[in-house]
Order: sequence, then C-alpha cells, then structure tokens
Amino acid sequence: MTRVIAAICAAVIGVIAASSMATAVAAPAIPWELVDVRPHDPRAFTQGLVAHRGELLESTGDCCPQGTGQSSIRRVDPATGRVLAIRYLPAPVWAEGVTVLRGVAWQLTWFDGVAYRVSPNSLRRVATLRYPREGWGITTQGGRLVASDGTARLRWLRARDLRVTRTVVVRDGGRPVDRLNELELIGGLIWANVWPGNRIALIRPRDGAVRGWLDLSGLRSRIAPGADVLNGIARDPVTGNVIVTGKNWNRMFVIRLPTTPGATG
Ligand SMILES: [Ca+2]
Repeated sequence: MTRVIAAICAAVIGVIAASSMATAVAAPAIPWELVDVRPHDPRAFTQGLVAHRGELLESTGDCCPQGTGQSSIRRVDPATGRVLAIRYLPAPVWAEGVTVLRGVAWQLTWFDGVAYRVSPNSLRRVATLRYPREGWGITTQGGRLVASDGTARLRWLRARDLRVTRTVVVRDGGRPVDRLNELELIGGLIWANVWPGNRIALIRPRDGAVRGWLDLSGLRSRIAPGADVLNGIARDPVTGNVIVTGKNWNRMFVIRLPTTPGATG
C-alpha cells in the first residue's frame, strides 16, 4: 500500500513539475517581413494608432521641445503620412492611446483622470468620462475596450461607462510582462508595445499568456537618429498587414508575419 501511495505521489509530482516547466517556457521570437516604408510626421509624439475607414487615427501626447507642445488627435493618410485633419487638446492634457469601437473613437489620457469619446470624422470630443487610473494603450476585443496602464495588467472595459469587466496579468513563461503600452488586436491576439524598447508582445486574451515576441529593433536604422521609442500599431483591415511607427519617427513601416502563433493554443 505504501508503495502504491508513493507511486501516486511521484506521478502527481511529475505532473506538477511538467506543468510548471511548460508554463516556465518563454515565448519564441516571431519572424517578420518589411513590406513598405512610408512617411510619418516627425512632430507626432505617437501614443496610439488605429485604422479606420481607409485612414489612420493617431493620438499624440504633449512632450518634448521638438513636439507641438499640445496633445492631438489626427486623421492620417496611411499611404503618404499626410495629416488630413488635426484637433488639439487643451494643455496640459496628455493624450495617450486611441481605438475605435462600433464607429466611436476612444482616446485615453495619461494621468488626467478622464477618457474621451471622440467622433472619428470630425475629431470632436463628444463625451468625457471618468477614468480613475493611468491611461496608456487601448484596443478592442470581444465587444469591449481593452486598456493598458503601464503595468503587466490589461483591463476589459464596457464602453457605456468604462466599468472594468475583466482583468488579466500578462505573463511570459510565468513572469509578468511589465510596462505594456500601445495595443492592437490582430488575428485574435493582442499586440502590445513594451515601453521603452523595440519589442512587441503577442498576447492571448483568454489568459494573458505571451505567445510570441516581435523584435523590431532592425527598424531603428531606417529612421532619423534621435527619435524616441517604438509606439504605434495599426492593422490594415484591407491587406491584413500591420503598420508600426514610433514617437517622433519620420517613417512608418508596413510589416507582415509569414506565420502567426494561434490565439487558442
Ligand atoms: Ca493601436
């Protein structure tokens, strides 16, 4: 009997060990290909980027002598980088991520305690909602807004009142991935810039597991020196390619992945 119990214990320990080894494995690097290089306004201290009706919506934060001194939201031609329309936010509001849910744009602020509901056409603010935490990146998933706050945490929010309906901690191999910033839902995975750096985590929404990493440090040699960090991810709904840029980058880049990790594995 004792031997049977010992065998059962050994088996259980083995399963636990195998399980913890599986969760401890860090996500792999994912290869990417450069498809196109396009102009980008180097005065834009980019905080968020999203495609909408054939254009890009871009949110910029107030920063730095080379910036405009004011946060903005803009409509941008994705082919030429030309700013088609721009609306500035009153100083000292520091704008952050932007996304579109059911035809309505949402723009976060860093530490102003509010989020804006915005018309994506006129760029006018149509409502100001309380947002009691730091705003960093924002995207959508499953009919909800999903926001980062500079930690490893992602929050799902219902659009009506920005109430938090779900929270996950993003982990790679069991370790929290801190400083998640700009977000984009692509192929069922949430892509997240990790600030400050050149890497993007591909995150499974169900449990926050990182499924792969993009290392975009190779793009830095293609932009004007002195620019700030990578920040800005938008999926082109027509081609399925991804547009990335950065804070004060003079270029934006169209990339594609030859293979993508699944969201369900
Ligand atoms: Ca985005």
